[in-house]
Amino acid sequence: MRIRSLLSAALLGSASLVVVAAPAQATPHCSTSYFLCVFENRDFGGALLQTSQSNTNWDYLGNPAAFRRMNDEDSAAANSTTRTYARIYEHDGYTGGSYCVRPQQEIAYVGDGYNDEGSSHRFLSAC
Ligand SMILES: [Ca+2]
Ligand SMILES: [Ca+2]
Repeated sequence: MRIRSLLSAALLGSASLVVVAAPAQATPHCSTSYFLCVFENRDFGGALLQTSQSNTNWDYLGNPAAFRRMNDEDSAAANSTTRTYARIYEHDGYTGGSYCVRPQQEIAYVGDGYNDEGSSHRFLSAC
């Protein structure tokens, strides 16, 4: 009994701490200045692509260097928006296999099936 009440007190203490703590940013790896962040390495490492517009061909010569750098290199992604979905596609023109990054979602590793495949992305109202 005594241990149980001590445990309860400890749990209540932790709960109070959570309330007092500053609210965590929902997507700590992607600035709210951009809709979508794509990372070269898993766990949000390496080169970074930050974007708020759809792009039909990351490897297009006219793109900013960050897009061309990320072509077939994406391994992690984060969506800082609250209501816009992002879909990243294996090929240009929004074709091939794809994965969705939901609002406020952070994906530390896109998975073996999609790793280093991304070549275009677009923003959608749903995935
Ligand atoms: Ca990669
Ligand atoms: Ca590709």
